Amino acid sequence: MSRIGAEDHSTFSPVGPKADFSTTAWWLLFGVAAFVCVVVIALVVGAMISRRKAAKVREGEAKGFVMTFGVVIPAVVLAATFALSVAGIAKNAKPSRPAALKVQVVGHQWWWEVRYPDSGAVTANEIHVPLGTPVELQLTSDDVIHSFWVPAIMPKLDLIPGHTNDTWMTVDDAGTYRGQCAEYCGLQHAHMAFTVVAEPEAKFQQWLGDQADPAVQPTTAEERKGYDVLTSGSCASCHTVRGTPADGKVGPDLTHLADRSRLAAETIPNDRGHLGGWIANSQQIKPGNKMPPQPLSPGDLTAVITYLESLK
Ligand code: HEC
Ligand SMILES: [Cu+2]
Repeated sequence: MSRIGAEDHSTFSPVGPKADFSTTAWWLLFGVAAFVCVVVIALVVGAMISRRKAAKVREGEAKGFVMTFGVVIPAVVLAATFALSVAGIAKNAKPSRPAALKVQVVGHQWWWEVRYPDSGAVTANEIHVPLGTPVELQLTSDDVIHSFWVPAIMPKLDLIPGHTNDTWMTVDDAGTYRGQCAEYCGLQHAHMAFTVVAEPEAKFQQWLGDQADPAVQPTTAEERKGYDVLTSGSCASCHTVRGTPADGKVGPDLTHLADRSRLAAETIPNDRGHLGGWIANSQQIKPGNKMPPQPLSPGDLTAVITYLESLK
């Protein structure tokens, strides 16, 4: 998968109805503000040029001018833009048709747990959705307040511990769109990104089916060794690999790790080198994150990498 371009992380390239509204509202507010700014500057310049004439203006005239341009017109402009915002919020409160799919997103310091409760699929930092279909989102947090923001798709919404925020998204153009935590949540807040992958229904269903399956069995001796390291070592106390005894709940579900394109909330690519570096000492890559360095022997480390790379 290619790296994501700026247009896939921008409010100015909307790919869904919610971001469409944000973009339209932004341009409208910008236009109104720019127009007002130009008018005010023109008045100031005008006043400077005809300074002497202004001194002769009678008191009543000045009052009328101030009332019109200082009170009435600003009130009308502000009321109109406020009404537009409220209308947009109301229009986007619900999708145009009922959502066909439910996705639960749980914020963690500093990664995103993604669950598809109807199929049992669980993944991290990568949300796949079918194209053009409203998706129900249930957002909550496991620790502090985070904020879910995908500029090209939808505005921000907080993930709050002990509370679920219901919302929805529809993506109309196929592609990969970057999202980011938008509420400061601690040391690695900046490395708490994710992607939304919008794909045609058939491709999505295939992906969802694959993610819902338990992990593949190790086939080679090296994979079996890696399986043993993962299930009997410390990894299992923090990570789940469905279909194995590893059922830790602290870190991301690793059942289909090899399907993800990046690791650690979009911080590093998912390849052999980065994977090894991450497991040996993730603190060097993402200082302060909740996975301590793992002092494995070189043989155990390569075996666990090989096993994780087989988890398609
Ligand atoms: C104390 C808990 C803990 C232990 C023990 C632990 N991890 Fe982690 N692991 C985490 C957390 C938390 C993250 C998420 C870090 C982040 O992105 O901020 C993580 C992330 C990962 C990731 C990246 C997953 C992704 O999708 O981005 C891999 C791979 C991984 N761990 C493998 C391992 C292996 C292999 C072991 C054992 C050798 C291990 N971990 C031991 C907590 C742990
Ligand atoms: Cu954050």
